[in-house]
Amino acid sequence: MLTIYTYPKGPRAGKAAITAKYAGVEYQVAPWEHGVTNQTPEFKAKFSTGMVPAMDTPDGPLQESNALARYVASLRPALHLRGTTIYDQALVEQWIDYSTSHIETPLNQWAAMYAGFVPYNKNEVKKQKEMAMKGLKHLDKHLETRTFIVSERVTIADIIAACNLWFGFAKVVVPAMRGELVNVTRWYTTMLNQPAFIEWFGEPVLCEKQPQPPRPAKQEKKKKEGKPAKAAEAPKPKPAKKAKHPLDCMPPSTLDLEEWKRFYSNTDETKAVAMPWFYERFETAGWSLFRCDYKDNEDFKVEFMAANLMGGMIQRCEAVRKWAFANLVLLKPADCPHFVGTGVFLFRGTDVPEDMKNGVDYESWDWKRLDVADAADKAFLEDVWAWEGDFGGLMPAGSEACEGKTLK
Ligand SMILES: N[C@@H](CCC(=O)N[C@@H](CS)C(=O)NCC(=O)O)C(=O)O
Repeated sequence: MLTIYTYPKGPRAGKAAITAKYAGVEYQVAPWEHGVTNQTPEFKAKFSTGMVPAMDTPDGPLQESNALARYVASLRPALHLRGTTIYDQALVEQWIDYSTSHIETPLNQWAAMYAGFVPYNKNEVKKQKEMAMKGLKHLDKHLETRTFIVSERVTIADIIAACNLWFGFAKVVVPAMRGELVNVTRWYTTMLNQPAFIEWFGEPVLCEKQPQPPRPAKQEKKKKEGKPAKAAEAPKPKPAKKAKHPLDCMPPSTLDLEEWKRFYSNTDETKAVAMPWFYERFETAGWSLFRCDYKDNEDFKVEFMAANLMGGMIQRCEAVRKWAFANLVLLKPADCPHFVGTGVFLFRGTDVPEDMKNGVDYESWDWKRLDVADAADKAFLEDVWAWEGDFGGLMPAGSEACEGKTLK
């Protein structure tokens, strides 16, 4: 049995633990008190750097997170988690090195300054951020035409790189930056939603708003003897409280969006089970439904490019995610030379939110209000959210969408 030494959910330890899940290798996590356990003479005798993660293996002690993941993957060679061909194996190593040196290192430095792990320094933030974004953009370009980093299946290049991104994407990579990293974000959220990742990290966490530098600890001012006391300064006016978003001021509704998102995600039977649940709670004073149709479908000639564009739109919906749920589907009608993109959004409020209207994608789609009391509208809504049906006559009955993207 492998024993991993780490603090809970350590992203670096995740490299070995998640690889173990993929490989079907058993492991346990040792009880841990960071800064104490790793300073004991017994620990240091085995693991000379005194750092975590570290791992006990039947072959001996092992350190360095990437080495731990490589070791675990090698225990099940038939699964090819380190790559199939010699060339693929080299590419796996190439991306492990790249994502560790050019992404993890600057990204963690940058995030650590906001987490208060290292002293905050404005110039240093700028420098590390620039380096991290450069590395991330390079990976983004690579992922433009790929689902996973090296081959059509997950390798430890994906597992390690995703763990390398974890701290930064939770702490400092805000939605606007993710908008510049559409392919990385798509791949990263795919990885984070895999059961092995959820088991280690829990539900995916993405940084939603600009973090603030930690406040410097208040220093006791030394009183100088003999100096007259300074006249009391007038109290500074308190900064105005940030106004609440209008959609957060709406009266409570029978439909709870987060509950719906969970129910939808955990229910395989969308039409038979999820939709009746939804209709029971949906009410038009608090919510609205809009169909959207892509305006330039003639550009949708290549499936993955169309799917990327739709995935990008979902990513860029970060600003409204708190008040919206949606599915976009890509269809391929038989007599049509291109794909067709359509979708249905649920919005808090009675209209498309301003944040959505101000977004870059809004103008690329035609928007039409849907009425659940209308049988055709209702059927369209159900087909789009189930990714299956005749989609308002665009497809023969019972057709499946080529691709579906969910905003949740
Ligand atoms: N390159 C090492 C870095 C390990 C590392 O920096 N570990 C940190 C925690 S994530 C640590 O144990 N630092 C020592 C300490 O904080 O006592 C790896 O990938 O495993």
